[in-house]
Amino acid sequence: MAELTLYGRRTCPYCLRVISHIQNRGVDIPLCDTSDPDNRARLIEIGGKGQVPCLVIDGAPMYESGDIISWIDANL
Ligand SMILES: N[C@@H](CCC(=O)N[C@@H](CS)C(=O)NCC(=O)O)C(=O)O
Repeated sequence: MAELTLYGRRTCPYCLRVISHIQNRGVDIPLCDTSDPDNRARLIEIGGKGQVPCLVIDGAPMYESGDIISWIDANL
């Protein structure tokens, strides 16, 4: 099982789409809230930009909400 963290914030519609999909699928992926500047800085360290949502899969960033949803459907 891959180590997963979703970087995002609840004011972002793309994040809410991914969060809602995760809930509907009944999977458990921790949310790292980038409203906190420390978390946003960590995301930029990992992926080079602060765009959210970003699913970090075993340390590798995946940024696009559509790609994240497709990855969840294919892998979880
Ligand atoms: N095409 C992207 C759009 C994501 C997007 O525009 N996210 C906004 C927040 S709603 C963002 O991160 N903007 C840049 C930033 O805040 O640094 C997706 O579907 O995930």
